[in-house]
Amino acid sequence: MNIGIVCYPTFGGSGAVATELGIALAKHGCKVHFISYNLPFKLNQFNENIVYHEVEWYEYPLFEYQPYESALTSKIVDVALYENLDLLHVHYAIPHASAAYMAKQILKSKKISLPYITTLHGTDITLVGKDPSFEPIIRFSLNNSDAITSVSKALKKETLQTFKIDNNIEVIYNFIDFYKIQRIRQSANCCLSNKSKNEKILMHISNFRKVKRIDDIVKVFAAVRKKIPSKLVLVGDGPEKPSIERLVREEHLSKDVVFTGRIADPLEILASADLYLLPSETESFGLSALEAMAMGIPVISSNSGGITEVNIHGKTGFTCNVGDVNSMIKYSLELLTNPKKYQQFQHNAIDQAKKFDIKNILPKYMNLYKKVLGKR
Ligand code: GMT
Repeated sequence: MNIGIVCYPTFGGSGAVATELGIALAKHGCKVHFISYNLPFKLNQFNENIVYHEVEWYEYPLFEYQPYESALTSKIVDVALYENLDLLHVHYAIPHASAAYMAKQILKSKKISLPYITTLHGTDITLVGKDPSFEPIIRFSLNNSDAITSVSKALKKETLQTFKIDNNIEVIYNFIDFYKIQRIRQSANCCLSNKSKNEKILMHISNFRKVKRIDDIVKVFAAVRKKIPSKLVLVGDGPEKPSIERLVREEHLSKDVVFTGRIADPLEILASADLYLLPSETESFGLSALEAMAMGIPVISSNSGGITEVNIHGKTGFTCNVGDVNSMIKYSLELLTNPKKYQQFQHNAIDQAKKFDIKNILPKYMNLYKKVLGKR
């Protein structure tokens, strides 16, 4: 199968999932063509079945904003024609689904068929997609997709509530390479050389956007640290970083908070955590929480969106209402001060994470591809 994958190359869940899927498909014998404006950050290995096609920019003084969607559409047409794509799989609806639709129409005029599948990841529906400036085009390009998938049941429900979608949406959960994560967990050293033996590490990984509510994490940490010797490791970077740095200073926590900056593959650092925090305003899935669970790290998260399909309250961690910092503090202390309970949660987290192993998820995408190609 010759598959085109369109995704964002930047740090973020949708690009990471799209790239890992492409790599898995390539190992499975498919030829995979990534189409993006930069090399996807996880695409850092050679595989003869993977080709990267860069969307070209045309600089012109008239363009205050680069017409990316047009450039992307042209690139899809070009790749489809010269690489004989069987199908196109776009990750994150905006503007990838509408570019795919347009490319499909152009190819149709040349008597070439290019079905496209749209995978919804989260903010393309829950935040950005709800904006009136995007709503009509999202609805149209979803209704014209040959198949739609969403990464959780909650995201499917929210998509159906927000847009009038006539198409079926198939839930295909995000995945991890469970055994690779286990191997990393066993061989990794602690990321903090100055950590004393009885100190606990709380951790969070993200692209530091408002939706992640990192200020809640700092508040939880400030309270936990009063009772238990601990450190907070914040991995990533993004628009909220300066304000979080200020908050950490104001709370006199600088000595115990580490900002690592952006790290393309944070799994080795993650292995050092005792507790993973994800208090997001909205989270369609929470891939980083799943990665933590695969390492046996319990998760304290919000209960918004699809996180509750990953992190099971009272079993693999705890889920709290958005902004309910007091409950997050209570549950963090409950786990960190009770070794027996903590160990039970560790086992539960690993068992739950195993269900999301790539071996269980890849066949779902392969079956969907076959179904879409069969309909042609
Ligand atoms: O929000 C992010 O961190 C990035 C965003 C994306 O689309 O790049 O992540 C979304 O997709 C991930 C992969 O499917 C999910 O694990 C995240 O939960 C989701 N983020 C939100 O819904 C806020």
